[in-house]
Amino acid sequence: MGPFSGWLPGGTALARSLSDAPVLLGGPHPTTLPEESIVKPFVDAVVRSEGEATWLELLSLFEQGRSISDLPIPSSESHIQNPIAGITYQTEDGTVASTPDRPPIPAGDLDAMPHPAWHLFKLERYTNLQPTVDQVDGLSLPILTSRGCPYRCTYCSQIGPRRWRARSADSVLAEWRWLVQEQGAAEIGVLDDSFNIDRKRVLDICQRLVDESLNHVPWIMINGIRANLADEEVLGAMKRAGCIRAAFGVESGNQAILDSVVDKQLTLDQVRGAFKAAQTVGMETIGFFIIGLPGETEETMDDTIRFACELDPVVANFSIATPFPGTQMYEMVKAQGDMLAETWDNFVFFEGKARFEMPGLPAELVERKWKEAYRRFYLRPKRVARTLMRKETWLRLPRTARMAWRTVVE
Ligand code: B12
Repeated sequence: MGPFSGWLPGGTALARSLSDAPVLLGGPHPTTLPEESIVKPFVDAVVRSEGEATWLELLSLFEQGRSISDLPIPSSESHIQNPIAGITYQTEDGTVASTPDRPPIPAGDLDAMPHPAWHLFKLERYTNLQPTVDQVDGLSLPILTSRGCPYRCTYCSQIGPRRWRARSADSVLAEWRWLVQEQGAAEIGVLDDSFNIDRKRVLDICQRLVDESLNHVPWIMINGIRANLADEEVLGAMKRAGCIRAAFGVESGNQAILDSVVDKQLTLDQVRGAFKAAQTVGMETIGFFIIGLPGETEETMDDTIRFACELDPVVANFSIATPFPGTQMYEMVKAQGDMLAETWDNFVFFEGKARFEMPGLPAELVERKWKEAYRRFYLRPKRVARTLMRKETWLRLPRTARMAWRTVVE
């Protein structure tokens, strides 16, 4: 069992026990670690990178009454070519084989993709994208208007090409209209890695949301948008189109760390400019920050905490640096430090534990600064006063108290 397969045996054994259907995995983790994700005997195949076209081919294989293990073992010498690109699977004799990568879906073909089959989901369970700050009654649904990102941040796990591929404004509007008018969305979350790469496209989408009166349904950016490409005009257009909150990946308050460790291609002044522009147009903000990046010291982590307080977003999210396999940061840590996260389980959300140590960066320091970041950001008198005045604070008190207890005290 590979070191990053912690949650897989239990989950896949359960899937296998529920029916005779093939067990297939996909997504960022299996794409990065395909062979380790073939947990024998539970997992039949991993679909690497984008799943749509591969999935269709697999379904047609099953419809012919064939199974994955019937597929010929791909070999450069063999004249029989495996017809299904982009999979890693168990062959009949139990060995693990991989077919060649499948090329990414061309940008021009993204528009032809059908809308997600939301009718197959128990949609009533999908409410409130950001429950600690909003009180949304009704359905929250996501939309993906573009794929990928042209930037190369070292912590980012990308399963596609380092290229940005966008849907047209027409296609985005068609799905948005359908989400609001036919699916009854009360809130929409934009999932894009980088929504605002093409300024004209953003302005176009926003104008059309206004023109079609779709702007009464609030939407938020779940992932960060690029601060260097967010000015008053763009944020103002988003606000008029119904966007209530924009997230920004700030990562660090120390320019040297941002440049040499994260390769963020962003200056602290650009970040300040974006937050100021957001404030001017009345858009709420989320700031994503990372504590314990390779090469950090207590001082650089203090810079990040101070910068978060200076920017003062509605939500500040501090993550402990996590070097996911396949990222440049993973290679940095492997070369210069010790990985502490032994199983994939140790990478989970908000766990509060350092994932690695480096000379000068002990786990104890990172864990202490991470707690301190939350304490210093959320317990500022100005912040406490503002929080107390929000209605949602009182509605959500039991949940918030539980979270605070876990973060600050435990
Ligand atoms: C939305 C989101 C969240 C939301 C999740 C909300 C929800 N309930 O869905 C929130 C904010 C909670 C979140 C949290 C976290 N996230 Co997140 N998140 C995303 C984000 C922005 C979008 C995911 C998405 O829906 N994409 C759209 C779909 C269409 O793409 P997709 O999932 O990749 O699926 C395609 C293929 O992968 C494949 N596929 C996927 N599944 C399957 C299954 C099968 C059977 C098949 C055949 C194919 C297949 O086909 C799909 C179509 O092509 C991605 C980045 C991104 N743009 O993908 C990060 C991302 C998934 N998150 C990431 C991370 C690191 C986290 C956190 C650990 C952050 C943190 N430090 O706390 C937590 C973990 C939470 C948890 N407990 O699991 C990483 C994962 C890295 C990795 N190697 O696993 C990503 C990739 C960001 C990044 N670039 O680094 N996240």
